[in-house]
Amino acid sequence: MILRDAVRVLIDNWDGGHTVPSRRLYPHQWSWDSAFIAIGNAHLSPRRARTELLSLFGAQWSDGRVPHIVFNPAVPEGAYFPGPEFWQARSPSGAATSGIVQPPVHALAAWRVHQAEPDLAFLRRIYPKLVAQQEFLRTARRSPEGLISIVHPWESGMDNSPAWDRPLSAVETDATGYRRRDLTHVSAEERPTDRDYDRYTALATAYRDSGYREPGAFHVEDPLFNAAYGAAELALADIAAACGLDPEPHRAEAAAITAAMVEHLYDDGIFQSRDLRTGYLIRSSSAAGLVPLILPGLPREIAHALIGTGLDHFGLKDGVLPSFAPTAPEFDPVRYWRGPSWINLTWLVWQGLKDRRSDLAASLADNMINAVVRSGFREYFDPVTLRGHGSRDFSWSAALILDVVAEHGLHGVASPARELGQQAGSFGKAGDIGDHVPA
Ligand code: 2M8
Repeated sequence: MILRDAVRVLIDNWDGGHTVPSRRLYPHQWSWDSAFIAIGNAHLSPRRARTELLSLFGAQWSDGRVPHIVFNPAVPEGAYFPGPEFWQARSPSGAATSGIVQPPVHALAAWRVHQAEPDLAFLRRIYPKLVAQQEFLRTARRSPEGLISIVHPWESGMDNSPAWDRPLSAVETDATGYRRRDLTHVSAEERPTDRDYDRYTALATAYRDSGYREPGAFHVEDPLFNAAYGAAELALADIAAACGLDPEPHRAEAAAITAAMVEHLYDDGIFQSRDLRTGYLIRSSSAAGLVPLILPGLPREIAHALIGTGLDHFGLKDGVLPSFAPTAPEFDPVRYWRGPSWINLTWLVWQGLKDRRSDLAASLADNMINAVVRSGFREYFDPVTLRGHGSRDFSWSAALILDVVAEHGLHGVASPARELGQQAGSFGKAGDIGDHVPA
């Protein structure tokens, strides 16, 4: 049943060349959503997964950046704020896009899609685009400490994290006449406040007005983003080797970013963000601080300490990873990114636990499945009650659950990826899953 529902969500949210995160709340293509969606679709239709990634990279800018939103011209401007009229940006392909980025989890996705169905032509096509994406971050966003910075909370993917409260408080706003659209679809207590939106809008306006070049009042190094960047280099090493190219520079870059993160962002059992405006760590209890577990080169004692923090403060053994530690005063179980559990964040930490603590990885997998069995493919979940919040029929929740089931099985029954694909294929309308419009 959950497999059938997951496939239905992915089919319903498919727009011919990409998958929308959610039909009403997010009606365009989002960058890191597409990567997670491709990881799930790799089990159903590797062809569709390849198209998802290639359509996103079709809107890559000439400086290598992959915009966080690619707008669908068929969707009215008023359906989402901020829309194309706000961003005023176009890719060389002519697509209207935003001008900021999101965590680079795409190389990881491309490699997994290739593993599901080897396709060297796809790998050779996407490899230079993935390299250019990293190159943009290395050139435009590298700090003197060798870390990658972000210039907007939206770039972190964990937009409303309490970790951003302090840096955001320095952002001056003169509330402009914009109209939020998110509150039409989701109740206000599950979304950021108007004050947060004023600041998001002010920051995005300033970055846009600098020609998408100059960091403004918000400029931070985030552990999730840097860990994704390092994991991307490791995936690029695999891709390069498969294409007959030299993987070593990618391995060296992954080692360098891991070392820089340990030196500058690690603090007492968790990785923290660092505010480049003040030079200080932003000490918080964000689950972003556990995501560096996806880096296999993390020193053993640090991985061990992160797991200890996960057990003591994030209930790692008993539930789905909360986005912010329930033991912290800012924790809110229902408000977007301030405490609820998200499947993508849990999936990332699950990846990092598989080779280190298979027992904890197994309980996280079971609990991700329990959450969607209890509440459906919601955008986020109360970590304690597993009640669903945010939008319904949310694509990455469906996609990543397919990946979890493919690897972990369902309710104790093994479900190898291949069988899942066949099973899921039989749920779809004939021809619908495999067919696509080439990018
Ligand atoms: C959320 O972010 C967008 C802005 O990018 C929004 O709230 O309108 C975040 O959860 C982000 O991580 C995600 O990629 C996006 C689409 O699912 O929604």
